[in-house]
Amino acid sequence: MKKRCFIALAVISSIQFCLPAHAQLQGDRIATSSAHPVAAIQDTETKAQRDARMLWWREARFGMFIHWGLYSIPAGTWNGKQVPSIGEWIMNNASIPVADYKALAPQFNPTSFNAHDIVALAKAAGMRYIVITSKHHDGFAMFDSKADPFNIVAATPFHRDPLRELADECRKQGIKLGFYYSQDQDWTAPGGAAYKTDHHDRPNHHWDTAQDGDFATYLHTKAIPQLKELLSNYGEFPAVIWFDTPTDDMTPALAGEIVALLNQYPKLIWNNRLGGSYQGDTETPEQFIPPQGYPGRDWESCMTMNDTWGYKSYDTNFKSTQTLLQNLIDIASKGGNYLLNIGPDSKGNVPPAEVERLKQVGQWLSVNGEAIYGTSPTLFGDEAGSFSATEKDESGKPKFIPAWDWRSTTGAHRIYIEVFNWPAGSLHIKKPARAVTGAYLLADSSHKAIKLNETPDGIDIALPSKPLDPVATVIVLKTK
Ligand code: JFZ
Repeated sequence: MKKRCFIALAVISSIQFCLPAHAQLQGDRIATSSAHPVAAIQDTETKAQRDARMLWWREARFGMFIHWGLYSIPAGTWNGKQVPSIGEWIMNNASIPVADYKALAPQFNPTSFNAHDIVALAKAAGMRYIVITSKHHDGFAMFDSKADPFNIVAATPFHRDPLRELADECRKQGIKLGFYYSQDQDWTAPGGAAYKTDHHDRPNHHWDTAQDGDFATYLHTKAIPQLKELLSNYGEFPAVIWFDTPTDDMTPALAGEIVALLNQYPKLIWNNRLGGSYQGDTETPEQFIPPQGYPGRDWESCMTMNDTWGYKSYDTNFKSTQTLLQNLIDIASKGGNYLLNIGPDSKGNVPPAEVERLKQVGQWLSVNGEAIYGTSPTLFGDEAGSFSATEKDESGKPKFIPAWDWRSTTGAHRIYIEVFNWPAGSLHIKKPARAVTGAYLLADSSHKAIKLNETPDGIDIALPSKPLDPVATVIVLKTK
């Protein structure tokens, strides 16, 4: 059995290896379907179908991640001690007994939560979609669930369904809504997996006998019924299901049961964290930007603004607006999306430092969004940096040393150059792959022409002495 799998995998990977970049690219994944007990939509659809399904997501470029749940009450502190690491993992990191953690539910009454304001904030930030934790690893459902009583409507004095309120607002305000769902880890349901990161990365190391149980039973009695609720109770949403942290418990056969359900929603986009060898639609680099993207795959870098996803009262290590904006532009130039997190507190308020930064990013996008939304990756490439000849990264490969002078994105008849490090006099670029017919600065509403001088190896773009934006000024090259 093992040997057969190995051979099958070897054949699949050699087939993939031999495919032209393009076939790998747009996921002509028929080669992988034989390994799946249930073929997923990605296994069977054509490239044209995939392109149509992914269209809104590819154009969107910028989304809001929301990590919100019971963990916002302890907010990083348990029994008077600050618990290190990410806030939504506090139950695991402090080995909190199931009964003690469940006792948080009657205290959860986030009366300041306002779906209109959160969706309006996402829009003001220039975000085109939201992905919110419908159930994180703690097992608490942030929605009205008949399948399991440990949820925000049945177990808290709040009695409201924030997912429904967000779905209504997203519909009204015209952005997409997706649901994060922890399908594998569930620390309060018997049989749910637990990943103890402080014990040699051992999976399924439980700390309370109340967690004992059978994983398949958990999946059949809680996770799959809740996924059905999420998929059928919110109208046109979810547009995305964001799975997370699969363990070996999620066998191909069990994952296949989930896939059979997902297949009933042909517009749905889901990520690569289901498990059971399913690749899903999107790569999900977490807290980093891949140096060269993932050629041939759709991808989305998810990142925090400080050092936690779920709210921690004392984490004030916020990235600057400059860093967030440079990340967005860097990601767009490599063909990816940026899923940037907010962590509302236990009353439902978004931390002011997060609101402030999102509005600043949105201000830039309101002027320069043309250079981001719906664009293609750079036609250059070297500007992002280079691999070191001497330094190695953790995996022993040459270390990527990013450069932060400028990035580039591509439109139908435009090449955009987002300049971070404003040069004196002019910017020199290599000859682009297209004929350039003129140039202007995107933030200059008059589109006054700027001078271009051809040189033997490229173009000198004459620039005013000062940038039009302190972080990124966009040069537009008009092209054939
Ligand atoms: C996961 C979650 O555990 C985390 O709470 C958050 O939701 C984030 C977006 O996704 O983060 C991970 C996933 C995998 C590892 C660590 C954190 N890992 O493999 O070490």
